[in-house]
Amino acid sequence: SKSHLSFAERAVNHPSPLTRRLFEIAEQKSTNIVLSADLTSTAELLKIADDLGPYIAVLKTHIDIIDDFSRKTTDGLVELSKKHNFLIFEDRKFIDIGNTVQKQYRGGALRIHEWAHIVNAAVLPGPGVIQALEETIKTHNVTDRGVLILAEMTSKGSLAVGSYTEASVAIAKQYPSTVMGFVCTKALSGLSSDATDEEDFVVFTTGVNMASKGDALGQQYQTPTTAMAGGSDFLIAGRGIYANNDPVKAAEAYRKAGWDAYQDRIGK
Ligand code: 5IU
Repeated sequence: SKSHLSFAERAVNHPSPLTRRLFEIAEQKSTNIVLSADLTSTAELLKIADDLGPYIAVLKTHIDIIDDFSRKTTDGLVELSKKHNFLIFEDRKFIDIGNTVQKQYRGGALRIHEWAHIVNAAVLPGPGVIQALEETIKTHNVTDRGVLILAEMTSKGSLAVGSYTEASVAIAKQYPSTVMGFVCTKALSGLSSDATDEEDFVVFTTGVNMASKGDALGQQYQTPTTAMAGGSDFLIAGRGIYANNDPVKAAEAYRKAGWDAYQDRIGK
């Protein structure tokens, strides 16, 4: 694993242009926070993205929960991603045969590939799901698109463990130009021991909250500090930030906690 290196050092020879850009954004803005903006109206989503944009490296969306979705929703997100220099990550969790996934990624009402820099997928269907996304990315000749593999989940009783998680890592290695890394709770084994020089997957950890241990529907939280100690690179936080009485203050607190832990880890 390269987690002892700084994002700037990891960016230098990284094979993925999008991962390089992610690392550069993190360094420029001193943040490794991914805001999970699970708001349900266009106005609320765009307001939180504008207010919190300066504190985050990535904005994570669930675009299918927006009740008044239109092109204005995604045009607004793209504009704010440029204004505040963050990437957009649609948490779509693709999980179907490749042919269907291509249609879901390219078209429909949501046209996800047009506006989301990052999407994620589960490898339950096998490697075809990643192949399908890679094909779409290549045929559209988009150099700023990437995929995260959902290798673990934070919810109680998750079945994404053990050999399933190991298979996620093995499939990631087959698609190094498309797969940026993983959504998981900690650094994954199977990477550090036999990692080659060009292999440097990014770890996104969800289920991060500074005040709560979980929710009534099985969510389980860790803090920014424990997540970073476990080998995370980017911290995904939702309600801990946007549902706070003062979301700007909360975003700054999460940013500082995440960045302090990152600096500790790289020995700065
Ligand atoms: N999310 C998880 N756990 C996971 C995965 C994704 O919570 O294992 I993969 C999503 C769900 C939600 C966000 O959009 O991350 C967490 O939001 P809260 O911080 O509000 O719990």
